[in-house]
Amino acid sequence: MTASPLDNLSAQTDELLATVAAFDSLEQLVEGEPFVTGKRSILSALQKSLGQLAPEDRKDAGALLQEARRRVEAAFDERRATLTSAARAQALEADRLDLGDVVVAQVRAPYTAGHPGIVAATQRQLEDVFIGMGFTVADGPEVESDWYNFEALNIPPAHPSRGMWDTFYVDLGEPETVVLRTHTSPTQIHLMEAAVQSGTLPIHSVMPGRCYRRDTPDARHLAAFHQIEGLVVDRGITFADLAGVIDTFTRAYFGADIQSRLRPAFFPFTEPSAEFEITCTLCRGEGCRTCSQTGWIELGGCGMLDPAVLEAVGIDGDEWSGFAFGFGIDRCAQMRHQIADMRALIENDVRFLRQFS
Ligand code: FA5
Repeated sequence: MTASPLDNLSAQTDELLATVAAFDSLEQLVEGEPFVTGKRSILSALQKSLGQLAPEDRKDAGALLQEARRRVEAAFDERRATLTSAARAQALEADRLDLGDVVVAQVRAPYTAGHPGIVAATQRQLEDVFIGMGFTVADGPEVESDWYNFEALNIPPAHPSRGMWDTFYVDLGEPETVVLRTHTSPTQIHLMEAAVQSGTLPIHSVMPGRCYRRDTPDARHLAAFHQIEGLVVDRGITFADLAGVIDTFTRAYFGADIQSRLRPAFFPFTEPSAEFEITCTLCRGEGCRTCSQTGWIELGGCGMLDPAVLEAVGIDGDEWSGFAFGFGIDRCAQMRHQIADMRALIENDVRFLRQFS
C-alpha cells in the first residue's frame, strides 16, 4: 500500500484543534490564523499535495481533508466568539462607574455651588446704592406696546429719532405695534400712570431690567443687555438735583478717583438732556480700544422730564417736575471689573465667570 499525504491527518487535525484552543487573546488569534486555517497552514499544504494521489483516490481524500478543515474552522470561529465576548466584558468592567466611589468623591470634594452672574450681582449692587439714596425699586414688562416704548415718550410714529433705537418687533397684533423694549424708559410711564391713578406722587424710583436692540455685538454692545432707569417726580426738582444724584452715585459705586461728566445730548423725552460719562477704568483716561481711544465711557443718558411726557400721563407740569436717567448695567459691570470686551459676559466661559464669585 502506497503512503498517502493524509496518513497523519487525524493527528494533524487534533494538533490544530489544540492550537486553536490555546489562543487566549484576539491578538494571538489574528496572528495564528494563517498557520491554522490560512495559506500557511498544514491544511493548505495537504490540499496542494492531493495532486500526487491517483485520480481514483483524490475524491475520498479531498472529502476527508474538507471535513478536517470544517472542524478546524468551526473551532476557530467558536474560539473567536469566546475571546470577543471576554474582551468586551473586560472593557465594560474597566469602564464601569462605581457609583459608591463617585458619591464618596463628591462628598470629599469641595462643593462648588453656583453664584449670581456678574450682571445680576451688579444690578443688586446698583439697587443697593440707590436704595441708600432714598429710591425704591420697581419692575416693568420686557414686551411693550409701541405706545409705552415710543409714543408716550414723545417719539411719534415715523419720527426720525426712532432711529436711535434699532428695534426687535414681536409678531403680535398689527405689524410693528408690539416690541421688545429697547430701553427701560417705558417703565417710567407705567410708574407715573400708576402714581396718578393711586394718587401716590411723588416718585423716587429705579427700574432695572433687560432690554433688546438690533445692535451688532462689539466691545461695548450686546443685542440683549440691561439698563437701570431712574425717575424722580416731585415739586421743585431742578437739573442740580439730577447732577447731584449722578455725582453721588458715581462716587458710591466707582470710588472717588473716577471722574464723571455730563455732556449735552438729545432724548425726545427729556429737555435738557445729557449723556453721562465716566473715566474709562481700563486705561484710566489714557485712551484704549475699549473706549475707542477717547478715555471716556458713556454709561447712560439723562435729563429733565419733558412737559409732553408729563402731559401724556396726566401729571400737571405746573405743579410737578422731575428728571430721569437710564444707565447700562452691563456697561457699569464692564467698567467696575475692567472687562475689555463686553461679549465676555455672555460667552459662559467658566474660567472667566469664576473670577467674579
Ligand atoms: C437710552 O436708552 C435712554 N432711554 C436713556 C435715558 C433715560 C435718557 C432717561 C434720558 C432719560 P441710550 O440709547 O444712550 O439711552 O442707552 C443708555 C445706555 O444703555 C448706554 O449709555 C449704554 O450704557 C447702555 N446701552 C445702550 N445700548 C446698549 C447695548 N446694545 N449693549 C449694552 N449696553 C447698551
